[in-house]
Amino acid sequence: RIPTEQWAQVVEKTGGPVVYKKIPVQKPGPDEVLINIKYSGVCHTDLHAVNGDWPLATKLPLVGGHEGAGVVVARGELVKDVEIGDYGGVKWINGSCLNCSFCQQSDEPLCAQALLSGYTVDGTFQQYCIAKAAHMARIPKDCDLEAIAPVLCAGITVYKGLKESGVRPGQTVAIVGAGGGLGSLACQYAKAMGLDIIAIDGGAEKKEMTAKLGAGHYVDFQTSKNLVSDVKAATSDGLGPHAVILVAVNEKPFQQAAEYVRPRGTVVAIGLPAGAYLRAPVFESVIKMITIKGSYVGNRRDSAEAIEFFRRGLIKAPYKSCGLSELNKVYELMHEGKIAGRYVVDTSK
Ligand code: 8ID
Ligand code: ZN
Repeated sequence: RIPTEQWAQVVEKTGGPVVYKKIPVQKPGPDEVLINIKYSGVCHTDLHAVNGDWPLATKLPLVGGHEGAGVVVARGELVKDVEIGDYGGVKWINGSCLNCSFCQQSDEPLCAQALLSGYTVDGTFQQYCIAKAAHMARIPKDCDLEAIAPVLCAGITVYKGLKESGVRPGQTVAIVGAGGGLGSLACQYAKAMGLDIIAIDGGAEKKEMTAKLGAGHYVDFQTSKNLVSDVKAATSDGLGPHAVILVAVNEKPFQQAAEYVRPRGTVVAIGLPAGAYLRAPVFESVIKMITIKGSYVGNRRDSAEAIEFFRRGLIKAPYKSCGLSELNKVYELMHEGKIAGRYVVDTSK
């Protein structure tokens, strides 16, 4: 029943394009599962991988993708807690050693041996994908596989980032890049957490979308004459948001957030624009007692919690659908910043 060949999108050389072609189906190792990927979200990370613009090399040739939702079709002999037919998700952290000091303390993303789906191991832009069983996301049977796909990276990552910010119900969060993939999910998680949301992005389409997703305020970075004062003015007392979630793919906001975050507030860097630096004025950072930190995907528990928010119906983020064969088109739109929300590819087309 499992075919020997399958359709995949393959990065043959850094810089792209991706090539739609048939490749062999792999067999799972003893601690692995084989998942028939039905849908995969397309994350900006996948485009960074094609372009090779991060200081970390990808495998080549590479099958990208790390927001894959599907059905378990085979398992290795050591896998006891996953059944054939279960719904499974492939996330960015494909596997980790489970034994280093980070893994022992549930910081699996920090494991030096971590396998990265669609980067250091083949990912979800294929019909059959391997995952370490310990890290496979458990997807309940009542979840829609297409709608849940973006939760497997974007959702987990922003859910974790919001927790890392320490923001509490009733407080205000600024989401920078709110109209993109991570940003649209961040609006929904922030709304579910009872936060007041300032969405920051560009253009009318993203303004309208973020308002529907729960943002009470919108600051347009393309037209604002003074972004720092506009963001502060969006808070009731004019002192700025308690937390800033940076999910833009652009250096500028990483050098602005410290100026509008509230005293005692936290700036969380999540987006990974190539070659960029964080910057903050020392004087203001000190006398405002601000915190600036990074946040990187989530551990297995964060993943299960982010999925549970979705299962409970709290997360309804918009996505556009197309076939896996059309991935190059999605990358072009993403490069131009023209995607409001997420694209999800159907691996059968
Ligand atoms: O674990 C992590 N830290 C993690 C996990 C997943 C993804 C990090 N990422 C990284 C990706 O690699 C990428 O660098 O987060 C970044 C955002 O990924 P995405 O949400 O998949 O990208 P997108 O859909 O293209 O959205 C980016 C948004 O930023 C806006 C764009 O308009 C778009 O809506 N934006 C830009 I570009 N410049 C902006 C600016 N100056 C801006 N919004 C506000 N101000
Ligand atoms: Zn991602």
